Amino acid sequence: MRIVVLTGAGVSAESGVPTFRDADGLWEGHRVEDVATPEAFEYQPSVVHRFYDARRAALATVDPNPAHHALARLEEAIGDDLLVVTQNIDDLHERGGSTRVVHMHGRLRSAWCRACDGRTDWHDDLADHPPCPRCGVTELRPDVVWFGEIPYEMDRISAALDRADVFVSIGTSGAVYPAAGFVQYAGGRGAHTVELNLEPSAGSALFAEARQGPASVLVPRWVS
Ligand code: BJW
Repeated sequence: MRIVVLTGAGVSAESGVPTFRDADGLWEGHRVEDVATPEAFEYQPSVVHRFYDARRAALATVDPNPAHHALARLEEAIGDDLLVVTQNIDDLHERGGSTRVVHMHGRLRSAWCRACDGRTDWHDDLADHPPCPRCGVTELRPDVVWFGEIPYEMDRISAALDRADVFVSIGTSGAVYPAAGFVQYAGGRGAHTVELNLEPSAGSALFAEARQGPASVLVPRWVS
């Protein structure tokens, strides 16, 4: 049985990583448009860098939770028949033991050079935002996908959704496309669709099955 799991911020919430759309509509005090667009980076690079620097530093203080570990156990059991597609830029799936992970919105610990298209591991030593170590031409930017940009590895994701028998969405609000459309895409091709979320998401009614509760409880229960 081939399974595609889509994860969002809710899967990392119990590790202590804040979700994006809190009750006040702000994301750690920022409007999303002020920090997650190419325009924001063009006009206020220092604000955007500070935002990602803080999140990168916070990543060192958190650990995977039982939901991440449960997905790693599922991979151990079914191997290549599982693909985890995460919208998260943290590395908690990998640290939890998963290896088949697509980061469709990029990775916090990677830097991208727009001039040479090179990638560089982003650790604390890049905190001063030096020019690209490969070409020296331009300032590195966070290797993440902002609004208006095309998410990574869409061909691989589409191919996996085409073949999926089961599509499971975990801890995502269903507010952001194209991820929010995966349920209809996979369901339309015959996959059984399941949502595991703290509360019904914007697209809950599109799933064949929806369960509400914390991911740390629901995911291990669903996997076993
Ligand atoms: C728990 C829990 C617990 C809490 N247990 N659950 C109009 C219509 C349709 C589309 C558009 C439109 N206007 C513009 C668009 C396109 C736009 C878009 O979707 N805009 C919307 C606002 C409508 N999308 C784009 O621009 C995308 N690109 C694109 O479409 O390109 C065209 C194209 C696509 C494909 C092929 C070819 C061309 C790019 C989107 C990039 C999003 N980037 C961000 C930032 C990434 C970097 C970073 O992290 O800083 O991605 S924004 C932010 O939202 C981040 C997240 O990955 C993403 C989704 O958030 P998520 O994960 O769902 O988090 P929350 O906080 O919203 O929800 C958490 C959920 O967890 C909640 O439901 C809680 O209840 C739950 N929860 N605790 C279980 N313990």
